[in-house]
Amino acid sequence: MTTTNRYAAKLLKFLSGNREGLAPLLIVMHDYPDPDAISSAFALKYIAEKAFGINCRIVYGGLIGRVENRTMVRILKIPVFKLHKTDFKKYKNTVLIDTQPSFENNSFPKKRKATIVIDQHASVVRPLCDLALIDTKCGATAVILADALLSLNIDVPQSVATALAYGILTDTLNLYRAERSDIVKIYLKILHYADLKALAQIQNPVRSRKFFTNLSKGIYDAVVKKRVVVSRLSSVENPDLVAQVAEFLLTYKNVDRSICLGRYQGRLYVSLRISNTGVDAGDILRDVFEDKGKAGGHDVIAGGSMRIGKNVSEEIWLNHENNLVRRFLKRCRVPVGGDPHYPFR
Ligand SMILES: [Mn+2]
Repeated sequence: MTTTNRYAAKLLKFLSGNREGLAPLLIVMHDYPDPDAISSAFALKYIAEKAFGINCRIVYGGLIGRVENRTMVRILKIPVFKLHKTDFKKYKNTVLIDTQPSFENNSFPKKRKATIVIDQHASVVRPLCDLALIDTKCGATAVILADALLSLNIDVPQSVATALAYGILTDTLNLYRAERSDIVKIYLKILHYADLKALAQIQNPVRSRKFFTNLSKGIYDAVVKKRVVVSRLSSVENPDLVAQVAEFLLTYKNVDRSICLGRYQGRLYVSLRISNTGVDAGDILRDVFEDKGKAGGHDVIAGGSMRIGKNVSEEIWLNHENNLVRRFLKRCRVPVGGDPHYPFR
């Protein structure tokens, strides 16, 4: 039995042993859920309902930002809902998926005990729950759910399989981060049931004009110092764009660190992406934030946000942005002063 099978088997055993007590089940994703979280939640809902008769509702606290993710939810008809403030009162049983109770990226009440936690990220503190399934080597949480689904003797719906395939692809960077052979095996098995046309549509979505004006501003104003690129987007229509631009600019041949800043609903969002340079992006961003907001991440990816205020002047925004960029450059040992170099003007 492979490692993933053990996590999948534990999940199925728990669901089957608690069918009456678990219904209805609230599945909680991140506030800005990514394809791994969305597909894992979708598969868990299907498994719980179809195999064990446990009704589920999938919720998230923030917003589904990336157009790929919105396209995925729309064309695969994934029933996800914005968290309602009474949900945590209404639902006794909760699953946190691709996140954990102590993490800052979800709206789960901090002192509450969850029923199940299924995740791939290393725990900071031991999750408070009845069943913790944390596999830090599985590449994507969707791998655990795909494994559970494939090991049951039930239909594998095309929509669920397509979602899981996309979730695995995005979180493993097209399987580049699939460290175990069983991850690729599970991916290929689930891909067999997927709708490849729908998958291509999700990967190449139709984008709004606002996306391109935001993107062009990010590129035009990007500054390069040594091997660091800094870009600022001002106001964005969703915070995921900040991560997307940071990722995109990291592909510029002269850099190995990319940081992007954007403003959304009174908060300053920051994303950091680095090529493998032996430093930890999460450590860097946490240092840069000091205690001014919340930031987290791991080896090559980090993100965070801090509250600035809803009706503050441009000057205050700029002050916060400048301070943050200065702390970041210092932390990377890049000289702060001097004339800025705009490579894309
Ligand atoms: Mn994940």
